[in-house]
Amino acid sequence: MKLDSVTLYHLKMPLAAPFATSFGSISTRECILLEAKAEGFTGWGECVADRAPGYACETTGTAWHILRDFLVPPLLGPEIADADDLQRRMAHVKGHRMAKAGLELAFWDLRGKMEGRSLRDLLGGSRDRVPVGVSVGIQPTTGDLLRTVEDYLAQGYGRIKIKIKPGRDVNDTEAVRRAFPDLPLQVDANSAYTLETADALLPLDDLDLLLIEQPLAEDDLWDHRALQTRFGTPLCLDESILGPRHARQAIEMGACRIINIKAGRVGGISRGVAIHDLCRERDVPVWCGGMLETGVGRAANLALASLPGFALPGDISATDRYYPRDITHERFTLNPDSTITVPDAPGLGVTVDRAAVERFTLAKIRL
Ligand code: NPQ
Ligand code: MG
Repeated sequence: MKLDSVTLYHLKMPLAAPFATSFGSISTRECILLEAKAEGFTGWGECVADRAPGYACETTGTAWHILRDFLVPPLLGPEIADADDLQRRMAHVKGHRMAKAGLELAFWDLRGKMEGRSLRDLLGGSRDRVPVGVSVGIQPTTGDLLRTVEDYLAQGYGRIKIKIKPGRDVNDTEAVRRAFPDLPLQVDANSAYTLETADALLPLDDLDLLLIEQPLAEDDLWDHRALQTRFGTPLCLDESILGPRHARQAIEMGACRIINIKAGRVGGISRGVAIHDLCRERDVPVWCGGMLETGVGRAANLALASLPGFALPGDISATDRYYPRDITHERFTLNPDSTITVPDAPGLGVTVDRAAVERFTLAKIRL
């Protein structure tokens, strides 16, 4: 296909509730929405970089700059054969994976609409509903945490992830485990520990957790290997896995036993599929992470998570967990069996609510 134009929208959307992690708390989510036009079709993508570089080094500001000044201009005009071809044409930019992933997503939506096929179908997904869980931010008190978890369980979520940080780790996790002995439970530290301070987490090993996510820094693959030898519970890497090569090396050195796949973090859905394939060959379970996506990115996560190697529930929650008002007309709801149904209309299978986009737009540029 040949791209005719790409429009960027810098959005700022109110969250249903503040979301706190070891790196900070937010009550509004920023992102970049991409609208790509080709041969009379319109495709949408989402770049998951946030306002601040707390989770990763990219921000809405860096992504805007890289998309506008480096990624988009050379892609307007030439024939783009497929996602791999698109990646090769973006390889002149080092890093900036979230920016690239946003563009790749718009490409997939266009391709699906042109061929009349859903993204799930294009990727080879094998399920029409995917198991999901909810990621619970750090709450003001342990009591608040217990009430919040109970509320999500009442809504039907069958797996809970709680965010932890130094001082709010073992006690919080023990309290949840005591209140809900059989609950599939996991924790995520978002890099808040070092190899030295992570010994504070050793009691977690007795709490029957599904996994412990990203205790150490993004660039600490080797120290994660050392830490994994101290735990019976599988470590899962999120921030550290920036592409298929990191995934292979982490598995080979024993830095983790499970991998969280986020298309944005690894530079695009095609890279996420490549990690999925590599992990499947080696019997390493993967699951789909979440970045508080809008309906656009959420639809993409559901399609990705429908691949057969996604063995654990994804951080893909219902729309109302995140946004009182979303930018898609479709709102995703939780099925009674803690699954969400994968869209089956062409492309991402969602339609964008232009009035909502307008309401949340801080800046817009047509390229
Ligand atoms: C994770 N997501 O698995 C991320 C962390 C996260 C659902 O836990 C703005 C920017 C908000 C980045 C919220 C979940 C974010 C963010 C959470 C990253 O580590
Ligand atoms: Mg994480």
